[in-house]
Amino acid sequence: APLIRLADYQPPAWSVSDVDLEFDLAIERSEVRARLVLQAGPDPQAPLRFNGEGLELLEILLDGEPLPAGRYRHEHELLTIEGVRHGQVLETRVALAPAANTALEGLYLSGRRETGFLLTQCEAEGFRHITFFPDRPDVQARYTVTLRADRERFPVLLAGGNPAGHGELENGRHWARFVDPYPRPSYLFALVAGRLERISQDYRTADGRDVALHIWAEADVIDRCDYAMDALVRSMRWDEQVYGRNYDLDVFHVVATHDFNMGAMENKGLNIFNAKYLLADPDSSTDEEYLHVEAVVAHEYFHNWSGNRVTCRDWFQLSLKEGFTVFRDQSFSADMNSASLKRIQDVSTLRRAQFSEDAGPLSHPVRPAQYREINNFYTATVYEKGAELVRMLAGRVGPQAFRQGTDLYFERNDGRAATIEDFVGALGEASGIDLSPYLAWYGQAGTPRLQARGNYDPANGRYVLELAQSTAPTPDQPHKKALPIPVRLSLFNADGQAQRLRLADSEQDLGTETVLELTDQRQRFEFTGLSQPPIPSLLRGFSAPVVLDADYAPDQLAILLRHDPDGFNRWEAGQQLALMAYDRLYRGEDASAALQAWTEALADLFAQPDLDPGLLAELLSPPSETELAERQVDIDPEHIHHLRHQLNDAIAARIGLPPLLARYQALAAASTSALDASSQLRRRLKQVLLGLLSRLDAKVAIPLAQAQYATAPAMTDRLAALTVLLNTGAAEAGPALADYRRRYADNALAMDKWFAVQARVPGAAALARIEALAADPAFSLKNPNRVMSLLGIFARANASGFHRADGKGYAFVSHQLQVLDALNPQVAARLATALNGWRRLESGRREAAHAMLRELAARPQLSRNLAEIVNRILE
Ligand code: B3K
Ligand code: ZN
Repeated sequence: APLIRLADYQPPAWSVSDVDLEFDLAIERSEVRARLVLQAGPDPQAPLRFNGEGLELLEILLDGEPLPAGRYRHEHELLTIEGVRHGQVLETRVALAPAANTALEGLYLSGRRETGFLLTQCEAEGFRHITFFPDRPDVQARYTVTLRADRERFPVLLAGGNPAGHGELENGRHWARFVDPYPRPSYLFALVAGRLERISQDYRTADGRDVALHIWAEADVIDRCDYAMDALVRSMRWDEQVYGRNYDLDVFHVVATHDFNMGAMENKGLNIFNAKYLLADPDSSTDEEYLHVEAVVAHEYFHNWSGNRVTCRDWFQLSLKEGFTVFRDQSFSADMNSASLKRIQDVSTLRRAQFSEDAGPLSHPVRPAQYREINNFYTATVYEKGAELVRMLAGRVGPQAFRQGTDLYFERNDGRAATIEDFVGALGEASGIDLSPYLAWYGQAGTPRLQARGNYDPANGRYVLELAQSTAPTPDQPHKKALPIPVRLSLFNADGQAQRLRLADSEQDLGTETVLELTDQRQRFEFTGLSQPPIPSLLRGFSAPVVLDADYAPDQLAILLRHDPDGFNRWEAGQQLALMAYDRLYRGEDASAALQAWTEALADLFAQPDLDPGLLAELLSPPSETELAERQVDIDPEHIHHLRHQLNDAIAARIGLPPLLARYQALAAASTSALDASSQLRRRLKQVLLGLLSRLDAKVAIPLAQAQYATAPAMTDRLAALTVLLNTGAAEAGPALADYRRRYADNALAMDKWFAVQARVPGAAALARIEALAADPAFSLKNPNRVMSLLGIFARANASGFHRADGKGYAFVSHQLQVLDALNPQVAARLATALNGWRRLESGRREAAHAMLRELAARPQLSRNLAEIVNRILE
C-alpha cells in the first residue's frame, strides 16, 4: 500500500456539491443509485478519479447518457473519467453484498440473516464501499437519501438529516426519504434498516428548536436504553451552557448494534453505537460501564459541532475533531461526577495506553506525518494525547478566552474542513496570546521527560527550581525540539501548608498556586520569602502530558500524599512513592523507606472516616503493570506481576486485617444497586478492599467473595466477586462461572464480561484457559466485542499470561490474527498493537516475539491494516 503524506496534500481535482442516493435494500444484495453534481477543482482539465471498493458497477451515465466503455476506466479501486465538465451529473448504479461483509465497513448486516438489520459504517473510508465518490473529508456535499425495502423485513428505515417523506410501494415494499440541509463529508453518511424498537423524548434547544430524540435497539434490549437517553439530554444541555452549541436538525437518532468495530460513530443526525456503549442496566452493567455510556453518548453528540459542522481537511487533522471532542467529553464527565477522580482515571488511561504507545515503534505525533491505512491512526495518541494538548491550550489562555476562542473557531469554520492551525489560531486570536509554539506538540512524537531539581538557601529564604526537558528519539524523528510545558505548582511546608508564592525580580504575590511555562530546554525559577525548605507539588492536575523526574525524598512525597488539597496530586504523590518502592524492589535493593512512607500515609488516610471513598480506592491502587513495565528494559512481565503483588501486599499488611475487614463488612452490609455517585464510589472502594483482603488472607476473602457473588444486588459487585474467586484460584470460581453463564446466556454484553474476566486471570495457566474459551461455542471471531473480550484482554491486559517465556502465547495469538485478518482487518490490526513493546522484552521473549512477527509479516494475504502495523512494529 502506498504511503500517504501530509506534505503532499492537494485540494480535490473534482468534488461534488449535491448527492442524491437511492437504495434498494436487501440482506444478500442491495443496489445503490447515486447522482452526483460535479464541481471542478483548480484544474478543470484534470481527469476525474473517484474511489470505489468492492463495487459491482451495473450502470454509469453522464448527464443522463450512458457512458460508452471507452470513456471510463474502473480499475485499482478507482473510477477514472476524462473530459468531464463542471456542473455535469454523474450517475452510477452498483450492487453490494451486505451479508457477506465481515469487515463491518460500508453496508453490512448486524446479527443473523433472518432477524438482523442493515447498517453502515463509513469513517474513515467506508463510503467508497457503498458508491463511487471522492471519499475524502474536504469534499462536502448536500445529501438526499431515499431508502426502499420490503416493509415486513425492514419496517424501520433511517438515514441522516431531516425526514422528507415516506410511503408505500408495490409488492409490500415501502420508501423513506431524508434530506440533510448541512453540507457534509462522506464519512458522516449513515443508514439503518430493519426491525428495531425505539424510545423517544422531546427536547427543546436553548435557541428554541423542537427536536425528537429517538434511541433505537432490537426488541430484547430496548428496555436498557433509558440511561443513554438521560445522558443524551444532559449532554445537549451541557453543550448549550458550556460551549453555546445547539443541536441543528429536527430529529436525532441513536442506534445500538452488537456488531461494531469501535465504540460509536457520530454520523450526522444518526449516531450508531456499539451496544457496549449504549445499553446499561444495573443487573448486567458495571458502574464503570455506566460511566462509559455517559461519556461516549456525550462524545458522539459533541461531534455534531466539533467534527460535523466543522470537520477535518484531511485525515492527518484527525485530532482536530477527536482530541477536542475527547477534551469536551472529559470536561462533561468531570462536571457530572467527581472532577478529581475523573482526572485520575484519565491520566491513568493516558499512561497505560498512550505513554506505552509512544514508547514503542508505533509512536507517532498527534498529527501524524504519514500513513498507509488511516484506520490504524485512531489511537490513544490522536485521542488521549490530543485531548491533553487541548487541555494545555485551554489552561494557557484561561476559561474566558477559551470560550471566546472556541466560539470564533466554530463561527469561522462552520461548514468548512479545517486544520489544527485553524483551531490553535482561533484560540490565539481570541486570547491575544501567541500559541504558535504549542503547534510543535502536534508534530513531535514521544513523551517528554521533565526533570525538576530544587535548591533551598536558608540564608536568604530563596528556593531555586531548575526545570529541564528532554524527549527520546522516536521513529522518523531522531532530534527533538524543546516544547512549551506548563508546570502548575504549589510549594508546601513540612506541615503540609501551601506557601505564598513570589518570584524573584517581581513584587507580585502569586497566591498559593501558579503556572510556570518552561519554553526552553532548561530554565531556572527562583522563589523568594520562604522561611522553610519547600516541598514542591508539581504539574498539578497533570498540567502537561510528560513524565516527571523529581528528586523527592520519600517523606516529602508522604507529606503531599497526606495534605495536598489537589486530589489529583495527592494521588500522584502516592503513585510516585509506589514507583520509588517498585524501582528499588526491581533492582533488588532495600525498598523499606519508600514502602514505609507510602503505606503509613495510606494507613492514616484509611483511618480518616471522612475521606472520599472514591479517592481512597484510587489511593489504595498501585500503578498498573503496564506503567511499571514502562520503567524497564529487558522486561520480564511475570516478575513485574509479582512485584506489583508485593506493593499490594505491603498496603494490606500495613493497614492490617481487622480494619480492612471491618471497613469491607460495613460497606457490604450497606450494599444496594443504587446508581448515585456516592453509592458507586463506595462499591469501588469495597472492590479494592476485597482485593487487598484476598492478598492478605485468601481463606478470609474467598467466603466473602462467594457471599458477595451470591447476594450481589448489581453487576459491579458480582463481577468483582468473580474476579477475586478466579484470581485466588478458589474452587468456588467454577460454580460461580457456571451460574453466571446460565444467568446471562442471552445477554451478549454480560457474556463478553464472562470471557473477559477469565481472560484477565494472570499467570502460567492463562493460555490453556484462553485456548479452551476460544473453542467455546459462544466465542466467535466475527464479533469484535467478543474478540476484544477474549483475545484483546489476553494480549493487552494480561502481560504475565500472554508474554510466556516459551513464546506459546505469541504462537496462539498469531494464529488467531491470521484467521481474524481474513474476516475483519481493522480488528486484527488493533489486536496486533499488543506487540508494540516487543523490543523491550527480555531476550528470550524478545526473540520469540520477533520470530512470530517476522513470520506474520511474510504471510502473503495480509490486509493493508495488519501489514502496516506488523511492519511498523518490526521496523
Ligand atoms: N469517529 C469515530 C471513530 C471512527 C473510527 C474509524 N475506524 C468514533 C469517535 O471517535 O467518536
Ligand atoms: Zn470521536
